[in-house]
Amino acid sequence: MERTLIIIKPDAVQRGLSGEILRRFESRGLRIIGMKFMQVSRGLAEKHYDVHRERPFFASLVDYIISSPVIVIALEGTNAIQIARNTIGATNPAEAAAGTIRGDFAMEIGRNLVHGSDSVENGEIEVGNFFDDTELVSWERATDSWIFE
Ligand code: DAT
Ligand code: MG
Repeated sequence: MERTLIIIKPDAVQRGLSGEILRRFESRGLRIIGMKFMQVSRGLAEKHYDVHRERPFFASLVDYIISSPVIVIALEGTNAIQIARNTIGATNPAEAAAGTIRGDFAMEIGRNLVHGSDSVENGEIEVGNFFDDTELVSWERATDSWIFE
């Protein structure tokens, strides 16, 4: 099972899209193992986006993610990384396919609604950055055998 960190970003929370976004991951079959509503600190935001530190958009990216509360979700599933990223759509909403979250609800790259981890390794790291072990729940869903072969 892979793990991915999803962040329902400030614009999505402010626009009342949290439920719609969670519904898409849940309907897809990904299993929730952690979830919380929180204000991201500047320190955690800088750690989360550290790989982009040298990019010209780094400061605005950090300011955006701390501008208002977010919902962070840890999801688990076979191929969770790729499946979540396909559900989210391309980084630039203008290029995101219809049917994806960004393709259906977003317009601009700096307001692209949702984060999803980009590799198995980063999924583990990012879930660890946002959740204590005590906040993650290992459980069996009644539908698991109808979703995972
Ligand atoms: P993703 O969020 O699809 O994983 P990423 O990891 O490449 O994309 O970049 C993280 C965020 O940084 C992205 O959601 C929006 C912002 N970003 C990326 N490339 C950008 C660019 N060229 N101009 C402005 N913002 C950008
Ligand atoms: Mg990324």
